[in-house]
Amino acid sequence: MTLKTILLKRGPIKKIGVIGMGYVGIPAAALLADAPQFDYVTGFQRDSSTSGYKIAMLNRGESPLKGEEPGLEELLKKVVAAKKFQCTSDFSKIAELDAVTLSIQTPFLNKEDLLPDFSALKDGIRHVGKHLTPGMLVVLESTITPGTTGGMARELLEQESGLVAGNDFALAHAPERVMVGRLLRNIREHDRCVGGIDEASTKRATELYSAVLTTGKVIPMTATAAETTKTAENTFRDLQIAAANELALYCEAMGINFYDVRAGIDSLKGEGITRAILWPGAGVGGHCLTKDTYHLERGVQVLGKGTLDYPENEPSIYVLARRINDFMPTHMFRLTRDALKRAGVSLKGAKVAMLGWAFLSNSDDSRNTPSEPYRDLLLKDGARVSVHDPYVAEYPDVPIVPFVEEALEGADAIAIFAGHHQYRALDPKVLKNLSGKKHPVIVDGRNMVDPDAYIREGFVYKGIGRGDKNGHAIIG
Ligand code: SAJ
Repeated sequence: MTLKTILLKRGPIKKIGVIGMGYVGIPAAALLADAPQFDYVTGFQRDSSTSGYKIAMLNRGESPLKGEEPGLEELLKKVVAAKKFQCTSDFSKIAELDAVTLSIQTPFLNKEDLLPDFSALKDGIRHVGKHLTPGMLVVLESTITPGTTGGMARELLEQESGLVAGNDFALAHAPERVMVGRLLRNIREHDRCVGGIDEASTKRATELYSAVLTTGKVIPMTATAAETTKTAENTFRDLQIAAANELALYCEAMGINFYDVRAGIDSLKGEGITRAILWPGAGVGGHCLTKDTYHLERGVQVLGKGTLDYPENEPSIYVLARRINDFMPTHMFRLTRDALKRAGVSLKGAKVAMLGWAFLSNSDDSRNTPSEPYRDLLLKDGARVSVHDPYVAEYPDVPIVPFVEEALEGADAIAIFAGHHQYRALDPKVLKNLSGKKHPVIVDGRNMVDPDAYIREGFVYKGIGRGDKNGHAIIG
């Protein structure tokens, strides 16, 4: 019997499982549960010491995600009250389901050797394999190396279940495209690439995602094309950011204002011309842009099997872009050091107030935050560092102060690392008083402040891309 026939006999998808209750899995589960055509959704979460607490919270209809997530808490309360969603660590419940999605982190073990760490993902896949039944649909939502769905995932599922993908069960990749702060909207409104290992799998996965899409539409393709689309779209974004960062460094060296240049370049519009210049800054963090380039690089290495035609001895521009973006926290460190020197203060013993620990503005997400390497460089040179972030309450081995005044008190330098809206309202007079220094330093890594307002107050100002200001005369 073909998979198509098995799926027809099984009927429409009614009972769904979502493995991985994080930034991707939680909003996805809530939206699927809220879709009238589905009976219920079960969220699966390991009852571990670090994340087991989420199970009880979710079953109370509470979101464990701390940042601002419009509509998520209300939706969770609604689907829990309607008994359409529950969370459990009992993976045996997978056996009763029609479809299971996996949204599990896929970090990199070693970027040099392009070795991804699929250990958590494999655990999740094994759980599914153990309880897989004929006609079930399995979808990988995590960002993965091209070739993983039809390779490692398929093999593991077949090993564990004794069933055959494409014959007995459907298998697809439908990469997530969410950003913290707008999780629900992104799932509903972004088009969804859906790549099955075969047509029947693509069709079955389309049935699942069509139910939650509002303005977004399904874009069917092969599993490998979907894997490459996802890794490439993040790689391209990272490349665009690196291009902006490099131009900003050039503008600093040439003594001009990057933002004038950007406005100039951006003015070339019309006739299908777009010059999408992104924003330079203190660095690129998060769980996505910092690793997806390496998934793509590994994909071409494994699937390309040496057939890639590329200029001799030239590095991948994607990996070079990663290195430029990884350099920005070091640049912030050098700007801080040089500005303190202008103020006659050595780094050793100086107090530096860091504003922003999260990698993204107005969020609590501090995965791979560029703030960390900057802080490490300061500590290595004997500076004292005080970190403030209105959204991030705690971070391993990094004390975070709840009130900004505490960080600013007696600071020789202030470095803005995240574009949280609270920091846009900072008043240079207040900061000057709190620091109590004659020439405190301000280093703007997110174009948040007006340089002249600070320079007038006697600050030593430095800003990413502000070559027009970074050498200003010190007032007072
Ligand atoms: N950043 C800049 N300059 C910019 C844009 C961003 O320095 O112009 C920095 C941010 O400060 C941050 C990092 O880059 O540290 C990443 O920011 P982001 O806005 O890309 O946020 P992510 O990583 O959460 O979201 C990306 C998005 N990918 C694309 O737009 C192609 C999102 O759509 C994906 O869903 C997400 O990765 C993911 O989960 O893959």
